[in-house]
Amino acid sequence: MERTLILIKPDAVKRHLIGRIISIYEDNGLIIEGMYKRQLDKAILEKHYEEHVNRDFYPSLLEFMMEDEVIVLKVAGENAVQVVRDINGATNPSKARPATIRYIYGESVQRNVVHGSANLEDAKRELEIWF
Ligand code: IDP
Ligand code: MG
Repeated sequence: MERTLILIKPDAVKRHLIGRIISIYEDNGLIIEGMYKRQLDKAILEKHYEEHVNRDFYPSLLEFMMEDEVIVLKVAGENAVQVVRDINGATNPSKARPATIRYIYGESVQRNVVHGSANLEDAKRELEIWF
């Protein structure tokens, strides 16, 4: 069993999509092991998004992630890291495969509904930050 981190981002929380999104992960066999809702601050986002600190979209990304609360999920399953990335779809919803969460609900490359850890190493690092 592998574990990974999912965030349901403020755009989805604002649009009352939490239940629909969690259903998609459960329908794909993932087990929800931990879950909570919280308002983010700069300190936790700086840790979570440290790889992006020098990107031009970074300040705007932090603003967006503090727009409303987020849902934080620890999920487990076989190949969970890749399974979640596949269910989420491409970062840019206009390039995401049909039936992915970002294809269905994403509004823009920034407002793309969900986060999933990129690889096993990131999953371990991120789960330590959030749980
Ligand atoms: P990922 O979430 O698919 O792993 P990353 O490249 O790690 O994508 O980017 C982190 C987050 O930053 C994205 O999910 C998205 O919300 C935002 N983002 C990424 N690229 C851009 C961009 O070019 N413009 C605006 N926001 C972006
Ligand atoms: Mg990423």
